[in-house]
Amino acid sequence: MPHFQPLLATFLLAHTLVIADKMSTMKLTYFDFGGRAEYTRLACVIGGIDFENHLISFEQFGQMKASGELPHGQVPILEIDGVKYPQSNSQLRYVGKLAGLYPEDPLEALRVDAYVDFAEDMAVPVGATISRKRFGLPDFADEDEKKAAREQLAFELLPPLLQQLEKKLADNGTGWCVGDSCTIADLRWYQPLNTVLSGTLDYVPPSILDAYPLAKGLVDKVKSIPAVHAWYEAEAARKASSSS
Ligand SMILES: N[C@@H](CCC(=O)N[C@@H](CS)C(=O)NCC(=O)O)C(=O)O
Repeated sequence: MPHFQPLLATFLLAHTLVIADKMSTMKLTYFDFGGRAEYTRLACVIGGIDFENHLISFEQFGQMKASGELPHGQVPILEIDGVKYPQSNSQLRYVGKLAGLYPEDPLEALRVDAYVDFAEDMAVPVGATISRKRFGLPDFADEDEKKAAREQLAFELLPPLLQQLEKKLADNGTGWCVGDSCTIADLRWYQPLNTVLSGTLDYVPPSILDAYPLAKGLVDKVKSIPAVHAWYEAEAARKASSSS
C-alpha cells in the first residue's frame, strides 16, 4: 500500500515532534560533593534520566544568593526547562516519579515518604554541628567544643535514630526500606549513612554504624546498583582529571 507511506511518514514526523517538544531539560545545581543533591543525582542516574550536574563553588553560591536568583536562598536547585525548583526532598520525589522509584500506590507512597521525612530527623542534629548560625547557635569557640558536639552527635543523638532505622529495615526484611526494590526512601537514607561511613564528619567515627548492619548494608546495596557504580567510577575519573 505505497500510497499510505507519505501519510505514515507525516504521522511519524508529527509524533516525533510532539515527543521532542515534551522532552525537558534538567539541571541540578549544587556544590561538588554529595550533600542534599546526592539522592536526586542518584535517582536520575538509576532512572537513566539525562541531567546537567551543575557544580558550583562556595564563591559562586554567595554570588547567586546575593543576586536573589535562588528560591529560599539555598541549593540544591533543580531547573526544569529553565524554571528553578527548590527543596531537595521535593526534587527527589519528582525525579523518583519519573524514574519509577516512587510507588504509585498511595499507601506505599506514604511508607516511602515517612522514610524521607525520617531522614530529616537525622539531618537536624547533624546540621546543627555544621551550619551553626542557621540553628541560632554560636560558632564553636574552638576545636574542643566542636569535638564535644560531634561526639555527642555520634554517641547520644544518632544511635536512637539508627536503632529505629535498623528496626524498620528488619521489619521490611528485604534490605530495602520499602518493598523489595530500591525506592527514593533508600536513596534519601543512603546520603547521611554514606556521609558517616566516608568519615567526612570529623569526630563521628564510621564504626558507629557497625552496630546497625542493615543500615550499613543499605549503602552497599545502593552502591552496587550497576548505574550507580558506573556513575561513581565516572565521578572518580572526573575528580582525578580535574586535580591533575
Ligand atoms: N530544606 C532544604 C535545605 C537546603 C539547604 O540547607 N541547603 C544548604 C546547602 S546543603 C544551603 O543552601 N545553605 C546555605 C544557606 O542556607 O545560606 C532542602 O532540602 O533543599
